[in-house]
Amino acid sequence: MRVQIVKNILDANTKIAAENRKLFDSHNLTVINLMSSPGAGKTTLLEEMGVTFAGRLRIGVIEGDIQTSLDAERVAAAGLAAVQIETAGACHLDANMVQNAAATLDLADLDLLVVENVGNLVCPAEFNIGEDFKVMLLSVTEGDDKPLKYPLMFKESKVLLITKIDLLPHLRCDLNRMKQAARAINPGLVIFEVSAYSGQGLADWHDWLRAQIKGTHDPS
Ligand SMILES: Nc1nc2c(ncn2[C@@H]2O[C@H](COP(=O)(O)OP(=O)(O)OP(=O)(O)O)[C@@H](O)[C@H]2O)c(=O)[nH]1
Ligand SMILES: [Mg+2]
Repeated sequence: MRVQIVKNILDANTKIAAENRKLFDSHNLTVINLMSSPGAGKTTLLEEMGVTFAGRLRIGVIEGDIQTSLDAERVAAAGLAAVQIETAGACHLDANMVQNAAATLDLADLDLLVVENVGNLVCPAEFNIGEDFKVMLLSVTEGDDKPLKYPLMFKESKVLLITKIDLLPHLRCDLNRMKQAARAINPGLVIFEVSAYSGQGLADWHDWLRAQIKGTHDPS
């Protein structure tokens, strides 16, 4: 019985995700599902993208948190169009929540929509929200064994951003072991090593991202 209920939830989600996909395509909009454990640096990364792409890419953000609108306030302060979803306990965003939030944004006025999922290394990877691709963050403070212990998100993601590399001198984190474990799960994973604090690696990530944007008013 439980299996049947779970299957029905996922079927309903798949249907709404397809509707979202159609809506995003109608605006030629590139959509990213951004996922990680709590505190890996998702919102900080978005703040940096706001600075780098100011005047070049029109970026909208849907923020998912269990409680508060703190992250939406942060990215709005960084110049991005933002809307907050408070899930009131749910550990992930689903396609229905994203559909409702997207309806409050002027999608015709955006080149890129980033959905910052609820901080959680497990549940968000199970739900398609109509995105073009999933991007995950893993900070070096979390440990190099995490791909092996929480494989689904690594399997589902197109990109892995290894964050907070400025902290490496203080940690016993083996970057090669982390990357090998991630690639054993997903050989095609695109990996960037970044620090929002020092700025290291951000240009490579931004250049790669810029090349994925389907439609833009930016001639550069
Ligand atoms: N040392 C270091 N700290 C960072 C870096 N990026 C973010 N942080 C810090 O990590 C903490 C969490 O960052 P957030 O950007 O809020 O993380 P988040 O993934 O959005 O968190 P949730 O939305 O709560 O899941 C903050 O104190 C940031 O200043 C980095 O590159 N280096
Ligand atoms: Mg955040």
